[in-house]
Amino acid sequence: MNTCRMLLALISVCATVAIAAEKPNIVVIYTDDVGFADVGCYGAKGVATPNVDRIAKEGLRFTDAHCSAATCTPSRFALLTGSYAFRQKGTGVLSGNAGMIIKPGVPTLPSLLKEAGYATGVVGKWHLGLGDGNANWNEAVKPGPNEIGFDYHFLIPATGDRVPCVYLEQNRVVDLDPADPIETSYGKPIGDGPFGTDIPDQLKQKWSHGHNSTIVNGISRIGFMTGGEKARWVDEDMADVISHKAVSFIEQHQEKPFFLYFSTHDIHVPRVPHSRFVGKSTMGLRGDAIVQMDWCVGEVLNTLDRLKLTDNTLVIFSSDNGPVLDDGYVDMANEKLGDHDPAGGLRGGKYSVFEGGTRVPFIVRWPGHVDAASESDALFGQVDLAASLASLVGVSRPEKALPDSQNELDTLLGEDSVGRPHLVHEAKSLALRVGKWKYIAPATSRDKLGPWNNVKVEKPGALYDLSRDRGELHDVGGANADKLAEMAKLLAALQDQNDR
Ligand code: NG6
Ligand code: CA
Repeated sequence: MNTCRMLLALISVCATVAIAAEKPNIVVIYTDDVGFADVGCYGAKGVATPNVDRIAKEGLRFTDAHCSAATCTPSRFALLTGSYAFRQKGTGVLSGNAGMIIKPGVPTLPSLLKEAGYATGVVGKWHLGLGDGNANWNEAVKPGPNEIGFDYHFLIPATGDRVPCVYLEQNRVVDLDPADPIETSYGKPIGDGPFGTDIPDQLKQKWSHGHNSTIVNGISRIGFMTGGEKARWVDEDMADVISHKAVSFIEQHQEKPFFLYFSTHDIHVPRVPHSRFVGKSTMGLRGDAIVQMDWCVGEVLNTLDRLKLTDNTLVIFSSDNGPVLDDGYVDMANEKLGDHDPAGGLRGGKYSVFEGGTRVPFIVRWPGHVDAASESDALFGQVDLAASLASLVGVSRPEKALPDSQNELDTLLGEDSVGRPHLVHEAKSLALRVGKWKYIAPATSRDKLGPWNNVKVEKPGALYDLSRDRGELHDVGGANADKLAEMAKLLAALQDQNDR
């Protein structure tokens, strides 16, 4: 090799090393139904969350960051695909036997990170459908996470309150006995019962609405399921099981950059924490589930410390929708709430088009790159994570990929304090944020935290000035008709075309 060639080879090695140094591990801890003020660093009362608070102490806490929707499936769809869910039919809350709604081959957050050389894994709640819509749980269930960019998955297939109540690892039901095959139904009852409707008073946790079909682990669920007795999960052990899998994934991939999407079951219903967490808050089971969720976060943080990966790992903590109290089981969430305010003064919560539906805790830690104990009131949407993280790791996105995802890396790292120019919120209807303004399209939406009120927003919609009225109590659309019309027009335009 002549000198010039050697020099070129050396430069190329150095360049590779430099790029690799820009590729931190990425861990997204995605909690379920955790409201804006359900954790200590956002003002929780009656429950301590030292591990979540540690992320804030060592990182950047957002006060105006949003999931894309007020329920799980559309928020997760937007997070992974960088597309608002309203663009695709069938992206509402899915049943446990729905087919996968992210089309294999579509570029996604995990597929782009994989392209950049990351080991990619998802552990925990999925709820984006699995298989072709006719899943046979006794065989390999495909397509699934592997077809959209995840190398590894260990899943709660839908939700804790929906059948099938089994874990799925690399397409297969864990601990399935072939002699006891699984069947599920979301229509006609299958199995001999008794069902939740038959023995409501003999259940471990009684249902309040829905959730009255097949009984698993003493708790009746949404949907019917037969078989798979040995494979059925034990709710009390779920946090331990999935945290262990998340920790193992980190351990196994510590040598190369990894992306872990760790999606907790907590604090979704049924709230049945392990006995070591029961009574550890003043709020009953909902608060105890928050303590358990915080423990899961601690397992991840402690593993990063132990493996000396903390400095080279970008950790993001957030939630898939706003808070809910009675979501279908009698767990005394309302009765034991005390002075804890799950949405922290925001109006509405889960299922609601008001701010409480989508404004959620969002914290970013990356030592040396994100200032410790910092705060941002920039408008940020989880839909932007895909483009922002793709940009961080230096992978270019294909032409039409991630249609609504904007590169907000500067905002994510605390360098831009303004954030997105506008952001759509999805509940049953849509709303739009532009700076301090919030426009809500005419429709009926849920208000309160369960039990709910229905609020009808009449034509031409409602307008709130969040700088004066954070709780969305005073519709100022009448006095600001031009602003309202402008925002209605922008929302209609965004519905028609991609947001980039
Ligand atoms: C609702 C369920 C609720 C919860 C929700 C999905 C009833 C009466 N209610 O239909 O309990 O499962 O769906 O929650 O069945 S989410 O966080 O996954 O979006
Ligand atoms: Ca949820």
